[in-house]
Amino acid sequence: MFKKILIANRGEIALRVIRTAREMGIKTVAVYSTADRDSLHVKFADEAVCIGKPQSSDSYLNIPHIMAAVEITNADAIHPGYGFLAENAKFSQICADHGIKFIGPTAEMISKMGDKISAKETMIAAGVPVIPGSEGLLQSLEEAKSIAREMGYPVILKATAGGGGKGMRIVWEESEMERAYDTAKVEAGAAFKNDGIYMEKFVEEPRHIEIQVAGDQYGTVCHLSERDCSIQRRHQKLVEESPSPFMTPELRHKMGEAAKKAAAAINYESVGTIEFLVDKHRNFYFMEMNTRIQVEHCVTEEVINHDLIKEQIKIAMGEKISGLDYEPQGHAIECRINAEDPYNDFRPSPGKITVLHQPGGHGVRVDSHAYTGYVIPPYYDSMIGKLITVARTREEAIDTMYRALSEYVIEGVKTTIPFHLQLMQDERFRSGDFNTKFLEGFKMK
Ligand code: MV4
Repeated sequence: MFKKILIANRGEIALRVIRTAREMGIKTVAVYSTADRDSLHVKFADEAVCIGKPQSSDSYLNIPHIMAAVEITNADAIHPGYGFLAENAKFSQICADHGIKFIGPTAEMISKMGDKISAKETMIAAGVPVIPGSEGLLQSLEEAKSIAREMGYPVILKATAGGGGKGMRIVWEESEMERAYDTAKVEAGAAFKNDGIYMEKFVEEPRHIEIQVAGDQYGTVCHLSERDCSIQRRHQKLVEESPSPFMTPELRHKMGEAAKKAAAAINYESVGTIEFLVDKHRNFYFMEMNTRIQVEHCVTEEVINHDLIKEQIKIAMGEKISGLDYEPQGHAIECRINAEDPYNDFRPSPGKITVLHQPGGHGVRVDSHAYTGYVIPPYYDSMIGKLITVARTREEAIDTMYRALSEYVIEGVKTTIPFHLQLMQDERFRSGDFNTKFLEGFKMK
């Protein structure tokens, strides 16, 4: 049993972890940068330690500073949240070496999934469908051309150290290959200090559907059904929902079994997510595994009626999971409320929230660290909170979302609320007919 958890994060996810820890009778330690002195996670935790200057590298990414905070507060576990150090294998290893439980997977599990070619090889060996492409790293431009010719264009070049869309290049025909190959390699080397790239057949207009999984320390894995995250802009998710409007019982069963095979292949411990691309024929392919709790975990919580942070902490404490899979009950949607201007290319809009009124009522959940007078710092991501609605049907969840968005008042900064209001009224969105390209053709009125 943990006595005290240090949360190596900020914002809404730090608050989210503090809330569950309190319900479990576990003490919490917040860490904060000087830019976050007046943050809610600092106020709501049992203790708080300043770990440095605003820049993430001086605070939320600074492992020695965080380990010093662990030592002076006598915490016995660290929750990394998402982003920052959540998928840092070195950090997980350092925690283990110091006898501090990292509430997440081991360093080995993070590394195996962090390198995309290694992840893909593991999935092929486990019998999980992957997108056809090069076997491992591309060795030369000639090899790239010859594989693409055999497979047929279009193809996509990806960085093995990448993920989340960084450093990808789509190649439509052979004449573009040389440029794409060179820029992909240079970009990968600059961004990840690893210029290894690989190739896949480009799947056109896919849906992004991910399966939530959980695995315990004894080798039991289960799946907690899917989330549809196809509503994205420049690889930033804006809306997530469960179940997916594209899902069928057979597809859920097949994807759920594949996701469990994927997690079991690395003896996965903790909660995690298997991301799949799904084409229009409902063929699905493993894309990446996220070895962390994700921003959008709340929609799953609402349709399976479980606290995923509680499950994650219990797994880290060595509890067994039942091994039963979950079917979604009802429908949940999440809108990310960011301090961004949707009328201005979603430009960040940090600053002071001068007026705040958050919605409530039946079927409405707000996960946010914002309050009247809160100043959104410019140093971190621009998410102010998440608005989640749950209802018996998708249509009702959308109607509740529209109503809740209409109640939401945030003054002082621009937000994504007008975007979400328009989306909830969009006929194509309401009919469930969308894929990852949907927002490319979306214009604010
Ligand atoms: C793809 C793809 C099409 N074909 N791979 C984007 C994020 C990264 N995880 C991989 N991504 C993609 N990989 C093949 N072979 C299309 C995307 C993609 C995408 C995927 C999920 C959600 C939104 C996306 C937006 C553009 C491209």
